[in-house]
Parts: sequence; C-alpha cells; structure tokens
Amino acid sequence: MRGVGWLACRTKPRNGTESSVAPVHQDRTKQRPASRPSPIPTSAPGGTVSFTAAANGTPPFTYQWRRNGVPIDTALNPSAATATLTITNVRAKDVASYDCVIDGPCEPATTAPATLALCPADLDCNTLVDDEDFQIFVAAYNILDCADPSMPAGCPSDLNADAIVDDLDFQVFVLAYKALVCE
Ligand SMILES: [Ca+2]
Ligand SMILES: [Ca+2]
Repeated sequence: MRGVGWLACRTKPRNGTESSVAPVHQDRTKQRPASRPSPIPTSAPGGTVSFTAAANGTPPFTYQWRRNGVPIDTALNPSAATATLTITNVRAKDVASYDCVIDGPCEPATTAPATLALCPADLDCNTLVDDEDFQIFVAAYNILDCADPSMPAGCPSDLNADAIVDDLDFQVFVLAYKALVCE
C-alpha cells in the first residue's frame, strides 16, 4: 500500500506568519532500492559546487566545460579546462545546465549535461521555494521511489539523496519553503 495523499493547508499569504503543510497518511512500506541515483548538484547560495567529467581511453585529454552549451571562459574559471569544474560563490545566475567536451586522440566526446540547482527544494529553478515547488514535491512524494519510471529524471525531490522521497525530504522542503527565497 502506498501513501494515500496529502493535506495541504495554507491559510495565510506568504509573509512568514503562518502556514502549514502536512502529510495526512503514511504507509511507506516500499523497499529502498540498492543503488542510488546521482543527486542533482546543489549548493546553498554562496556555496561551492563541483562537476567531474570522466573520460575513457588513452590520455592526454583536454576538457572544456560549457554552461548551457556555451564554453566557459577558462580565463575567468581555470577549472573549466580541467576534469573537475568548480563553481564558487554560487548565485542564481549559475543555475544552468553544464556539460564538458572532452577531446583526445579520438573523436571529441561530450558528457551528459548536469543541472546545477541553487537550493535543493527549488524544484522549478526559479530561485523561490513556493507553492509550485510544493506541487512538484507532492507528486514525487506520492511516487516515493526514485527508481520508479514515473519519477522525474534525477529524482530532484529526494532532498537527502537516499533514493526515496519521504517525510525526511518533506522536513528539508518545509525549512526551505519557510525561507522562501534561495538567496
Ligand atoms: Ca521554485
Ligand atoms: Ca529522500
């Protein structure tokens, strides 16, 4: 049996005075999957996040990280020319899709893109944790298992990266929701 749903109760406007959201029934009996999906890289505002590209084959390789498909200026961020891209002092402007073009003796290869989220509970990446994010979260909560095919790719609602979306994630979500703004 699965969780049967949520009671969402939001009685005041978003001024921080009063709001509550609570699951009304819990029956989280599903087994946890053995392997974890990779969580989406996330950072608190002002934090640091890294992406690593792995290449198979014979070195030497050259690396060029891209942001939303545009090569990152390696004069501004030298790590964009290495296997590990590091972004410091993360801000809303850094929320983007990142991939890496790896060149070597063979054909260049491009890694699968990874998305940087500014704050984990900001599920629609608009720098606010609000009701739209709550709806996304509830949908994932009702799916529960990150391995479920109907779960959004990367299982972004799994805020503590334990491969299920449950009450522990809800606690993280509520804190972010109360904070509202990601920076
Ligand atoms: Ca949001
Ligand atoms: Ca979780």
